[in-house]
Amino acid sequence: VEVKQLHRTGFHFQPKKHWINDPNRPMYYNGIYHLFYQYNPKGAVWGNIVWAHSVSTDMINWKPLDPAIYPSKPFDRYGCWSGSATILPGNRPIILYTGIVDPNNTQVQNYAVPANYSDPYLQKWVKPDNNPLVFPGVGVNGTAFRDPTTAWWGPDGHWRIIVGSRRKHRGMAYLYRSRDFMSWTKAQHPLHSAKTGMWECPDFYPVSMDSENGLETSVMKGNIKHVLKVSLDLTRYEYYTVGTYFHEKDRYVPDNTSVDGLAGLRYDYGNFYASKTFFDASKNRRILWGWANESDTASEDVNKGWAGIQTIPRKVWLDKSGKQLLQWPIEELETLRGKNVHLNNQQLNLGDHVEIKGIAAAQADVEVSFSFASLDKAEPFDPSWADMDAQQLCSHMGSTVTGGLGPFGLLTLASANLEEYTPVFFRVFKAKDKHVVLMCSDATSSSLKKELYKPSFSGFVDVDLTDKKLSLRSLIDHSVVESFGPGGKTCITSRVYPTLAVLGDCHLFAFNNGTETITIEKLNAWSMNNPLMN
Ligand code: DQQ
Repeated sequence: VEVKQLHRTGFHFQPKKHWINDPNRPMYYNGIYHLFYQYNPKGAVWGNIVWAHSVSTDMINWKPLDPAIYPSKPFDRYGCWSGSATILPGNRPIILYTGIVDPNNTQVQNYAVPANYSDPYLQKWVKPDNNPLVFPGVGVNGTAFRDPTTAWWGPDGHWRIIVGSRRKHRGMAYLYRSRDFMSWTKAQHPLHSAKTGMWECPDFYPVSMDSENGLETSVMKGNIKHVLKVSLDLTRYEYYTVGTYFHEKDRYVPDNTSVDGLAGLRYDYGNFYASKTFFDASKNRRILWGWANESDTASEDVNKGWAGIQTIPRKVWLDKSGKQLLQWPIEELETLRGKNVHLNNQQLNLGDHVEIKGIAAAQADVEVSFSFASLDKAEPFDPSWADMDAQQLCSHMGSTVTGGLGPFGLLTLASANLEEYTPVFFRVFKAKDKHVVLMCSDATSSSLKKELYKPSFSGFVDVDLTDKKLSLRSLIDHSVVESFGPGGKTCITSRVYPTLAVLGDCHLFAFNNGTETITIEKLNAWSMNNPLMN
């Protein structure tokens, strides 16, 4: 039976059908972007995992190829799990991935190389017989040992990778070294570890302290810091720290402004997991890809015939403060912008909601900057809230709870009479000697359907309010809203499944439920065209 597709995305990365999860080390090679990803060729649930493969020249339009890596050898018979690509000297890509060798999910690290380097699409990959390269070894938990990173090369002539793992309740980034990329030795000390539970899909890379440009993964000198990201199986969020890599000792130490663990910074405060970055040499930038899983029920995934999307690739770089990363959708996305509407100097008083008419509100890109005359009406930040995380705060003080300075923002994927809407908004509080800005993307009111996962995703925004402005960009695409707070400081992706606010019945509003009047200084919204999508 053909299911009417109300929630399939228009411009996000999706294969034609079936289940997808982690992006597997995207790379740029001879003018082509490659995206590999975890894929079930047989259905819309996780299982039978292979590395599916698509190619692109702009990371927006995609052409599908046959799976690059799939179970075929004793060292990956039960699955080809996540991993990374490295471009070796002489412009030779190599993939490291986790092979599952038995029904108990015992994990080893394997490699694969292109069968033919002159094929521009690198369609066929071979897995030589000297695999696996890395066994769990003594003292390593063999069922929690996976997701090798891109390798980096040290001045001592050794390659290094980290592999995600767990020792009891400690997340581990085991470090391995190799001279020839084939024989790997475990370092005595992990690169880093923390009491957080299993670390999946670690990522480790340098960032520049004085430029938005990205750096090749092996760069160790200059005015740089390093970023370590881990995916926490426990919470299903991704945390990162900014710190220093002491490469002679192979130790990574997070800065004292960077909290290690569950209270730390996240790439995204919503449906975003198992991400990977890569250095895009063609534009000197570092690009972040993340998987946005479904919030729908598994039986609906099967009905729809697909599950999982990749978020729009984001450029990432270090904020001037050195304390956090900034993220922004790649500029190529703007080539899909179609019909445009704009608003200037529109006031939003308490209780106002103003419709943004004239675009396809179910598939849009919206950029808005809000301003306010004063911070005086910011509600006091109750000291007891300090123990609450942002998400709890947002679920207590949703978009309809009247405030002082905020809540204000956008009502995305809204039905005409607001039976359904996904609000993306700010609320400003006054704490002892600073202002606290909360950004929320609240799925609670997103759908009349009950059995969905509808969390009040939320994060704090570390932003200077002296100019009394807050800006927001939201990418709206049927069942996903990807939002970027001021300059990409706080990002939240929500997966939502409206029943009324679908296709042509979908609306977009700006709103204010705070007593302080808010001005939309400038709003630009575009209908988004469909790229070639697999
Ligand atoms: N997904 C892969 C694993 C990884 C997990 C399996 C993260 O390699 O740890 O599909 O989503």
